[in-house]
Amino acid sequence: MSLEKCVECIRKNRSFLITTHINVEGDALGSELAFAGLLKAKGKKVFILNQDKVPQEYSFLPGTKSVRTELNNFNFDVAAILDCSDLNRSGEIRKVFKKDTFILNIDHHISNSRFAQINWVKPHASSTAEMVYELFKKMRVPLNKNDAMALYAGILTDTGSFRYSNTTYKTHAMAAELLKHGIIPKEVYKHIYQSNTFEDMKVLAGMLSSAERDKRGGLIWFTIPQKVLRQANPHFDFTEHVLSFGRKIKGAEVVALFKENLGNKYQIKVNLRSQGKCDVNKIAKYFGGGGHRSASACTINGRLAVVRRDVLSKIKEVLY
Ligand SMILES: [Mn+2]
Repeated sequence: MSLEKCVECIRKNRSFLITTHINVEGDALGSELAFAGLLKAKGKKVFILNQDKVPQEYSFLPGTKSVRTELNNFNFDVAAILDCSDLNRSGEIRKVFKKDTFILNIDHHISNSRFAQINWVKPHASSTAEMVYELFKKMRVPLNKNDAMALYAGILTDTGSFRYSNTTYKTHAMAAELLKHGIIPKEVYKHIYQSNTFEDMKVLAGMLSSAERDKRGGLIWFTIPQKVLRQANPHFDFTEHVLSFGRKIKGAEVVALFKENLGNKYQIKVNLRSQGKCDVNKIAKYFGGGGHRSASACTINGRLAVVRRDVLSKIKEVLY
């Protein structure tokens, strides 16, 4: 139903502003770039505007040079927001919108707040890239290599390289078709996951050594205080690395990462990952955040040790 509305919205309008969530990553960026490709193929005017710059590991993606962080007098009919569960998650970009701005919301987060005039939300999709791919099919727009590369980066990152539970036959069928367009998995993987600097890896090693676990072994957590964060390269997203390290541990059901905010020590960002048993979206929601069943986050005001104690006890309550 909403897919049809989405198609209709594209057909009826001429110019589109495309944006996504803050801390832009593979699915956000890949979806934006591929969606822009689809719109251009349909003769539309397109402008990609994000709060954050393109992270270095994604700069190999064709079209990233056209991604802007400032709106240069671009008038648009529709603001398309991709992979973004809430308008607040678009960061500074939401200030560009007026009361009458027509918004198209394309997303796969179960916690999506349906903030737009058209909400195409598919919690079962592995990634927003998978949804954009569906749009290509629906609108019979042929994929070119650049679109395929962007979509591949999107599904690769959001499925944890095809290993999370959101990976289905559909994901692989889509990947198979993308490879027909000349995508070389090894090359994409190397750009995204094997291009870290030695210095970043040293700081990461320090973060990993903060690992702790509960007596039953199902819960693993990491703590990153301000002083460690200050040594870290602000352009390097270590969060995923830390969380996936935790998930490698036998018996780990839930992995949590507690991080003091650089600007405010008493604001704690909590990232949660689950292997499936425990719905971490529920836990994040309880503390005012959200996300997916197996990946979620929230920000809690308070002292690090207190916030950590509260969240850990909530997790244990749900997990055991
Ligand atoms: Mn996503």
